[in-house]
Amino acid sequence: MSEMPRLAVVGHTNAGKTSLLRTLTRDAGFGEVSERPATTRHVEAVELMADGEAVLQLFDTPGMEDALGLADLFDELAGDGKPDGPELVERFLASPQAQGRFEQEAKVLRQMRASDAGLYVIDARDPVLAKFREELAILARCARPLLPVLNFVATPGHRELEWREMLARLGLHAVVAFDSVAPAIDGERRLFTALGTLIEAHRQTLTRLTESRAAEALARFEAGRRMIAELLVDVAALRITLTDEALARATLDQLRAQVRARERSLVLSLLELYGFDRDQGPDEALPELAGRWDDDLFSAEALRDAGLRVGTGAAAGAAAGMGIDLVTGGLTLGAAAALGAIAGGLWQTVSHYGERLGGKLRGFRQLTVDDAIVRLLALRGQRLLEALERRGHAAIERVRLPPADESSWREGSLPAALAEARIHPGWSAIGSRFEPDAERSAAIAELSDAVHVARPTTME
Ligand SMILES: Nc1nc2c(ncn2[C@@H]2O[C@H](COP(=O)(O)OP(=O)(O)OP(=O)(O)O)[C@@H](O)[C@H]2O)c(=O)[nH]1
Ligand SMILES: [Mg+2]
Repeated sequence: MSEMPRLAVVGHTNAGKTSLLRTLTRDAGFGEVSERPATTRHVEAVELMADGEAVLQLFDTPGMEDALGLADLFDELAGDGKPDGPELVERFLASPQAQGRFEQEAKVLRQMRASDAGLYVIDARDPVLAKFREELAILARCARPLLPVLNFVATPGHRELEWREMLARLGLHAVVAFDSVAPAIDGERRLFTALGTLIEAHRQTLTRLTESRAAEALARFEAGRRMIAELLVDVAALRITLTDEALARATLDQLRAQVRARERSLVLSLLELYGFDRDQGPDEALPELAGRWDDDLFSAEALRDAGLRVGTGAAAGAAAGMGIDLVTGGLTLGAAAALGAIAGGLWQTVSHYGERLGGKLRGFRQLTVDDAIVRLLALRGQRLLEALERRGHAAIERVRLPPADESSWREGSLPAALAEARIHPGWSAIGSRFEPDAERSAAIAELSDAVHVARPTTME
């Protein structure tokens, strides 16, 4: 079997080489990334795995800074003879300048010679200048296939078309667009496929790597949907019995706190699943979202912003976010009926129903979380999952949520599995009587299918 392919990641300083590696390795801690040039000073290797086995070696390299100067030196070193590319590169590497003025460039070319191919990272916002053409000409002398990777293509004002045209003029027709901060869902597949055409000997390995990473990505996505479904079951199934009038308000607060904590734990689990740090999460440090993810979960405003309807007259009750569900020997009053009354006086409402039911009410006074809150939790979970699906590990800013899309969660009836959860308090992992069973698992599986997040791929 041939050795694993080696790929040098090269390019102009600050083009985003280290960032690309962060995204490909899904490791936000790889190397050092900064806005200032010449950040990476040494070659650093990292491996990509397929089914637990290292199959591809990538090398981060320092940025090239003075291609024009190096081109002059190459002319000088070539002299009257006509050395071919690799000969000339060897001459350069043996020259004193390779230890001095062009030390960084020497590291790049040495790594190119020691690799099967190079990924030439381009900041597609840059104008197409002569220095880049020189860089490409010098790299071409290493006699290794080069795949240009257009970075920053998700940034407005990029010059992807100009770059493609220039690259084509140089004979570089296989080019991929891959934004390390906001990569397309199928970006990796396109990158490795293009690479496979350039290094035929390793095509199978690259296909295997692509397939295994795509399977991992899908499994991750499914796990994310399941996590959201589980939260919905936990919240829908949650109920607390009111035992004492004096404790009504405190009980309500307790229920809200439990739901908020449950949402927070979903956020952290999703961040972890996707390999992001908890401090990159969309919470307190994101001013415009602060509250959305915490205190305001139960505000009428959060519901309205998400496009969720709250019945007229029930707005105050929705602000409390709790339905009252009175259970008496199998009789359940829907949450909506009592919703509007919560803010006015929780206990009076309970008593009111108690009177109307006469002797039937036998002290079962239970609080549950309203449907609107369950819908809001579903919508927010979906938006976070979507944001994580689209986020590269090169991203430095905190997670930004995409706008809420039209979704079945906003209107229409809720999935049947949630109605089931409502009558199974034991299904709530945050309730006091957690008793998971096979039906709960089935309900979670069913709800996972209702978690909709588009994973659009680039047009082929
Ligand atoms: N918006 C956006 N920013 C990016 C992207 N890729 C890199 N950056 C930013 O560009 C800057 C340079 O990124 P690096 O990854 O350090 O670039 P480099 O090519 O490794 O730089 P040197 O090691 O200095 O040669 C950093 O501020 C990154 O956060 C991208 O795709 N989109
Ligand atoms: Mg770098």
